[in-house]
Amino acid sequence: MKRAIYLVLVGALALSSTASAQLMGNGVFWKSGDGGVPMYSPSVDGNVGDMESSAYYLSWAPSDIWAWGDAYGYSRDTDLESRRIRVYAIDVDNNLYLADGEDPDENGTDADFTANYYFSWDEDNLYIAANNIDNHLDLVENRTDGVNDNAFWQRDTFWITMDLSDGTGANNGNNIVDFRCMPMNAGDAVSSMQIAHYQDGEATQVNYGDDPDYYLGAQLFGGPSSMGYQFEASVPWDLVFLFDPDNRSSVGEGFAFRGRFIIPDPDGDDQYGQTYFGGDQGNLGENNRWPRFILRNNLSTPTAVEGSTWAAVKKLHQ
Ligand SMILES: [Ca+2]
Ligand SMILES: [Ca+2]
Ligand SMILES: [Ca+2]
Ligand SMILES: [Ca+2]
Repeated sequence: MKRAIYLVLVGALALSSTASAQLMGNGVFWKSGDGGVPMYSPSVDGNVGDMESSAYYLSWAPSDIWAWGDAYGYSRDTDLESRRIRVYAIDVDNNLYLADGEDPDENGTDADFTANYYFSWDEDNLYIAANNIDNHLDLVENRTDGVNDNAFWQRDTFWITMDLSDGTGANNGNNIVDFRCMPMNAGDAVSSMQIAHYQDGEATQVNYGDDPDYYLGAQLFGGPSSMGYQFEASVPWDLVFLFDPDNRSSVGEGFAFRGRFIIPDPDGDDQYGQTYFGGDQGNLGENNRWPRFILRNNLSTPTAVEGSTWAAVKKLHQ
């Protein structure tokens, strides 16, 4: 009898852990739903549990990239053999770097880097959280030649490039916004948050510590975790739309934007190890191909990749 109860409990746990995922035709869980970002106001305090349970979940890891590459085919630049692992699985691109001192058996595996990102929104803010697996925390850049607050590629950084025009505008206009943050509290380093707004191809980048008022109340809490690092941030829509104020009023149910991600993971070296989601090194500027996110009043039902806009993206690149 005890054994029967135990099995029932295990079954319930397994169901709950995959409730937000849908099985793809190839047997791989597509964990990233349909891009529907739910309206939810978390407590922005560095404890990501509320975001994990209530926000949109975007996850990828090297094992996903291999699985997607096997299922959909690798892009023409794929190099499966080099020291610097480069697997172009159409819209995901792993360049996880084998750092000196890093266990070679871990490099390019899910222990090297697994992304677990969470997104929600309300009328004031876009909320972003992370609970990532990483085998080496990188918070300080190489300072042999002095401090370089702009050297985000030498640190563990979240980087989203947003296209507020939903793929209809220029790739270097005032619809394009880079937001970066590190797994730390906002005041811990000048570069804890970085934002760049574009206009006619020119970027205006501001580090948080150089001008906190510029951030209009943005919050960031984060630090190391047992498996890697985590953070929780609020990004005011007023900041996001700073160079595109006429469209600020678009924020609401149904507002769609594009977003692609480049996540540096140097693992103690100066090299630019990273993983991409929504673009690869060859198509970063093609904002009409970036993943689409849509603000929703409620958490949407996850959709298998074959039924999403991703399927069209994948066809384009094969
Ligand atoms: Ca929280
Ligand atoms: Ca690595
Ligand atoms: Ca790593
Ligand atoms: Ca790292």
